[in-house]
Amino acid sequence: MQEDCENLGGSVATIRSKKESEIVKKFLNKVSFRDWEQPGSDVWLAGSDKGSEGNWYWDTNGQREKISDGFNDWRKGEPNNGGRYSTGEDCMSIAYGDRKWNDIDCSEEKFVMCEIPNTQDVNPITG
Ligand SMILES: [Ca+2]
Ligand SMILES: [Ca+2]
Repeated sequence: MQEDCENLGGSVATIRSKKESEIVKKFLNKVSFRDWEQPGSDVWLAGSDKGSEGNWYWDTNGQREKISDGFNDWRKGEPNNGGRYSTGEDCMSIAYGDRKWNDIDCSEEKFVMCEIPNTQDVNPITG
C-alpha cells in the first residue's frame, strides 16, 4: 500500500492533529463507496506497531514518529492486537462508520488513504 502512495508522490495518510482528523472525516463523508460499503468497512492509514508490539508509530515512507506523543483517535478498546488467526494486528485503519481508528491484520485487502503534498506551496527551482 505504501508503494501506491509513493507512486503518486506522497505517502500513506497520517492524522497528527484534531485539525487533520476533521479534514479526513470530511473527506470520508464526501467520497461514495456505495457499491461495496459494508458495516465495518475501513481504509488504511500509516499507523503501525510492526516490530514493536503496542508502541504505535506513523510510518511515512520509512520515517517513524511515535503516536503516543501526539493526537490519537482510537476506537474504545482499541488497539487490542486482536486478529482472527492469533497473528496479532499491527496495521491501522479508519472506519467509515464511526471514523475511529482500529488495529487490524496487515494482510487484509483495503483501499489506502494517501496524503499528497500540495505542490502549489513548493517554490519552483530556477537556474
Ligand atoms: Ca500489534
Ligand atoms: Ca483491533
